[in-house]
Amino acid sequence: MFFASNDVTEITDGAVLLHGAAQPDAESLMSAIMSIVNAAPLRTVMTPMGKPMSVEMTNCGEAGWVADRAGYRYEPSDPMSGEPWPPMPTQFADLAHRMGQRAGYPNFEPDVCLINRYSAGSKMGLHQDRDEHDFSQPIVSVSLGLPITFKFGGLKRADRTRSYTLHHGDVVVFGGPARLAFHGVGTLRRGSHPLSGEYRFNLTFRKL
Ligand code: MD3
Ligand code: FE
Repeated sequence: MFFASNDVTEITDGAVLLHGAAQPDAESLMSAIMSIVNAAPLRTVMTPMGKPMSVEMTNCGEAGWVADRAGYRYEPSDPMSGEPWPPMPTQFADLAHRMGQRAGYPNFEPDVCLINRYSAGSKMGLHQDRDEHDFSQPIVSVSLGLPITFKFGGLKRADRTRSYTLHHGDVVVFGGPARLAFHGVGTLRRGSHPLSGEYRFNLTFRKL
């Protein structure tokens, strides 16, 4: 299936896929990611079960999502350094705001950007994002680099899922009745992308 860069796919009520919407920003997003990673390195996080996640993570903004034996939560400082997370670049906040607008959320001002890095073999099992307080605000997701299969389900874990390929520059906005839907991604296949090398990056912009 081919999509032009202004095409929109409605995944479900409240969830829209904006094909290629971040492509014009991709190079500057990647260089901003490199600066953030320099200050707050990507790291493997342990689930509360004591198993390492295959996706490496870091954050920018007024807090960051962390996982350890105590559970999942947002922390104002990077536990690796004790320092505040790097500030959210203006460019990140602007993009998230514009994408919120395009999807019907004119007031979206993210507090946090979680940065996920997938390498060959990384995956993310079906889960809900419910560590935030304000479920009236959407989550904006930006995909960069290698493509991956995204799985989108319903409000119950057992609900059937539908699959979508997320390509470089794709943006998905999840709000309203989709905000608490189960979702995950399949295993990243090895490959090479001119901007991101052997990786896929995903930015998720969140309001706490
Ligand atoms: C649907 N990330 O970081 S992005 C996550 O590709 C996460 O890295 C995946 O799930 C990734 O939590 C999927 C798409 C996404 C992000 C947040 C959502 C879908 C969502 C929140 C609610 C519903
Ligand atoms: Fe998620």
